[in-house]
Amino acid sequence: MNHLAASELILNKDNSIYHLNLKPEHLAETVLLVGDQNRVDKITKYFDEVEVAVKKREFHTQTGIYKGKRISVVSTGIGTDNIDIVLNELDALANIDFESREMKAEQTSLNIIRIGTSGSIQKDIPVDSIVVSEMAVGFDNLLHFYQSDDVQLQDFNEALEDHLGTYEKNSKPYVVAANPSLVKQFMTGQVFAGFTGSNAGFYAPQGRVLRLALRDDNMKDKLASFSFKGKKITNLEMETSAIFGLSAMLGHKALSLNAIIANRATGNFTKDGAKAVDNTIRYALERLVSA
Ligand code: R1P
Repeated sequence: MNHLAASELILNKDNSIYHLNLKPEHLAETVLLVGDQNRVDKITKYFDEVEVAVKKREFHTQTGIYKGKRISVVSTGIGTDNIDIVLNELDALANIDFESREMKAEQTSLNIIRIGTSGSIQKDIPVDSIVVSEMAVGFDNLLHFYQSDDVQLQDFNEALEDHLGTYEKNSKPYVVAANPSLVKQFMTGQVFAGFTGSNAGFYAPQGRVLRLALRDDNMKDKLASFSFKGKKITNLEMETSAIFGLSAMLGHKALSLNAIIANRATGNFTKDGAKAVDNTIRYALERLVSA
């Protein structure tokens, strides 16, 4: 078996994993990911108990029990570059033996669910609604560093490249899917089914102009008008593509829920972002224990 060198699987002095600062026993098999580290408490305040609380940089973890289910809540910070760190380290905690530095004989499949915020690009998905992503498209390039062809939906990739044209100069979009059983568990009449675009930035990469001009003024409209096999891109944020792609490659089940706090088609922004996020948290927790 492959023995991982100290420079590759980096452990801290207490044998915790490098960035997350967690030890294997700290991690539950169900993991909720949030961008904002202050959102961790907003979830665990609903828990019956919290057994672990660890912080390092933007990575803040709490593990506890919600209605009998052990759950870890981990903040990722912003962006798919951070998701690369978080997903690889969560997987290492579950599936690599830190003593032998080898893959464990038996692999554990985690349930990984993002609870984020996002902007809708479709008029009919209003602020304060919840989008549950069935699919995601990454404009961030992360998956192209991995042998990831098998988890990409190649027909969607090609249809998107044809539709977007100039995007090819910035990045090569990759389309990936959520875990179907989690989609089924979390999809109800209270939420919108989503095809989420994850971008490599917040401003130009999502078609926002403050003082700098975009290379392609029509980018946001082009994303909104894409339609293939009955699927339209619903919303933009910065993490879901990498969560779906890396989870699928590593054998974990992933899903993403987003509180829609902006509507980029109408120009609306939520009047109460905290409430929109809390509604999404409460919805996610209720669905998690519904199975
Ligand atoms: C940008 O403001 C951040 O908010 C969204 C984006 O994906 C990005 O991370 O999600 P979170 O609220 O989960 O961080």
